[in-house]
Parts: sequence; C-alpha cells; structure tokens
Amino acid sequence: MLKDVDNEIYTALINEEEKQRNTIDLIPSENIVSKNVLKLMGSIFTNKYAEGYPGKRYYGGCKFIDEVENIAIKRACILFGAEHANVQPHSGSQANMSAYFSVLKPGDKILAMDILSGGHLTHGFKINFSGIFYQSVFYNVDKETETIDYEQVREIALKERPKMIVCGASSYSRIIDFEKFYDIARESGAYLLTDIAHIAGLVVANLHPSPVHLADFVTSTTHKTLRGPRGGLVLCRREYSHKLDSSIIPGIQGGPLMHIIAAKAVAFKEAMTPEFFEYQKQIINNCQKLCVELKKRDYRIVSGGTDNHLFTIDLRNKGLKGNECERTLEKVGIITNKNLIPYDPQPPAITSGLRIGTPLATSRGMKENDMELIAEWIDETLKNRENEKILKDIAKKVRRFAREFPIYPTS
Ligand code: DSN
Repeated sequence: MLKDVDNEIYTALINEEEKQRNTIDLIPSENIVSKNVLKLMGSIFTNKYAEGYPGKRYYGGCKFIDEVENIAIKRACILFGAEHANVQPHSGSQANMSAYFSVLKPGDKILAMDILSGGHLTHGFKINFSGIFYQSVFYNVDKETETIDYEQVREIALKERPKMIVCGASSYSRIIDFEKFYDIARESGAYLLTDIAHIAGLVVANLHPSPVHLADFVTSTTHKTLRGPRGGLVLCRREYSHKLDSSIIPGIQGGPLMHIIAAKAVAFKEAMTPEFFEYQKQIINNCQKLCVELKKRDYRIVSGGTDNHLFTIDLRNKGLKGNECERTLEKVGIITNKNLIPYDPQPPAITSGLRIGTPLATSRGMKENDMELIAEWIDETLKNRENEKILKDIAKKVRRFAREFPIYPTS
C-alpha cells in the first residue's frame, strides 16, 4: 500500500483529492478526466519502451503498443479531420517545438501574439526555447477593442516576412479568425501554425471554427477543453508528415509515453460522442453566464465578454491586483489564476487581471444558475477580503456547494 511505503506522498494525494472535491476550480486550462482516461494513465503501458513509430520501433515486444498508437492516430485524424496526426508529444510545448523543428532553422523569424496580449511562452517569448532559437516578432491586441487587429498582423507580416506565423493563445476570449491568418500567411509567404491547446474541445464540437484545413501545422494539448490526459498532439498535412514525425523522434523526444497515448485514444473516442458536444456547449453557456453576472457586479471584462471557455477580469476599477485576488479567492475555495491584461501596467507576478474559465466546473455538472452563485461569492469575497469572519462563512458555503458535484460525472 502506498500509505505504508510512502506516507508523505500518500498524504499529499489524499489532501489534493479532498481539495479538488471541496473547491470550485475556475482555471481555464484545467479539467477532470474520465475514470477510463485516469485508469490508462496509471496502466502497465507505462512499462514499455517503444521509440519509433508503429511497425518501425527500436524495441521488440511492441505488438499491442503499435495497436494502441495506430488507434490513437486514426481517431485523432477522424476527430479533427486531419490528414496526419502525431500523438507522441509529451506536452503542448513539445508539440510546438516539433512543429517549429519540422520546417524552421535556428535564427528563422516567427511572428506570434505577444505574451502580454495573451500569447504563450512557446510562441517566441525571449527566455523560452522559441525566443532563444528563433527571432521573434509579435502582434498585439488592439488597445481599444482588446481583440486581434488582423490588419496590424498583416502589416507586420508584410514588413517582417517571418518564416512562420503562429496564432492561438493562452488567454484570449474571442473567436480567432483562422481564415484571415491563412490569407496573411499566404500573402507574406509564411508557414501557418495554429495552436489550439485551449480551444481544441470547442473546435471538435464545431463551436469554434477549425483551422485544420488551413494551417500547415495544428498543435494542441490534450488535457484542456479536450478533457484527455496531460499531453500534446500535432496535426499536419500529409506532405509534412515525415518531417514532423522525425522532428519528434529522433528530433526532440525519445520513448513515447504509451500509457498517455492509450489514454489519449480513449479521450478522442469520448470526444466523438453527442455528450461531448453538449458538454462543450455548456462550457460556453456557463462561461458567458459567469461573465454577465460579474459584469452586473461592475467587473470589467477584457474585450467586453467571451465567445469561448474563458475570460479575463480587469481588476483596476476595483483597485485590486491579480495576485491578491487569486490568494483571497483561494482562501474561500475558489481557485483562479492571476493573469496579465493587455498592456498591463503590473508585472507578471502581480498582474491587473484574473483569468476565469469553466471547463472543469462544467465537467462537474455545474450549470448557469450555479454561475450566478459563484459570481456572487467571488464578489462578496473580494469586497470582504479583510474580514476573516465573512471569508470563513463563504468558505463553508463554497465547500458545501462543491461537494454536491462529484469529481467524475462523465465516467
Ligand atoms: N499553462 C497553460 C495555461 O494555463 O494556459 C498554457 O500552457
């Protein structure tokens, strides 16, 4: 028993389980996997080395491993309508790295959304590998609308002539117009990489336009709205399949995590069901309702609202900072994360924003009326942040409420 062998880790596990049950988690990149996905992540597939690809491994004994990876690849292609899929990236960062390595050389130029506007570390941030290996130039959201200014992207692309344009974000609540990015990439002679890590589930459910028929490479994580195991995925056109596969192994990875690939296969199957479509619709409904309820309470939302699973609150009119709100909300059992707002005057460790998302709460079965309650608790908590007694009362209510929603409603 784990408890007897390693009581410290056992205790942390039990505490984390309890915390997950007792809190409302509004971090937009987190979710709860099904029991089957969870089971495979802890399965004996982890015992097997399988460097290479199905039918071309550097190890014997891969018969069943090959079956698993072939199924995962086939399902990923069907799910997204892709010509080729690689299911081996250990993470979204490695998915992006492999897409860059497929067609770029060190020193090439990439154009991506600035992290200050909602982009990701691996989109050319100066101290990330992507900013170290490549020359990065950035586009930002418009100061007024706080949405992507496609004309600005076009102008920068034509002036800078990047080898690759990257679109997709970690904190952007509006529909991304992949057609426009495609046109800009064509006009400026750049490859197009779309990183759909956050919105993959919405794309599968047709609730966000798909970039798959437009982009040269589509990268994703599998654990956010897609609700699979923690990991990465790359889709591309058949013409890049060899380059992509060899950029993953031998390029940047060794042995694939076969227990994770098996879990990805199951998650892809789950994502093909009508229930998954309903789930994605509910994520958006919940997110929009929570946004409206917070606006009623005079919270300013970046870009004025949301079309997807997340939004960012601009806390400046309340005289608050992201870090203190994250801390205070955690005290009552509401888990969020501080986030930069566009053109944020605060540094990343403080921030003027709080990022909020509904994929995990929706997986637990929460609906629009629950969002009203949550908005009220967020507001009451932030208004009474100095009042320990009120915070304790809210914490009790949050705990009671959270426990009404089991962790595994979908399995
Ligand atoms: N860390 C992820 C997120 O929270 O958006 C992106 O990698």
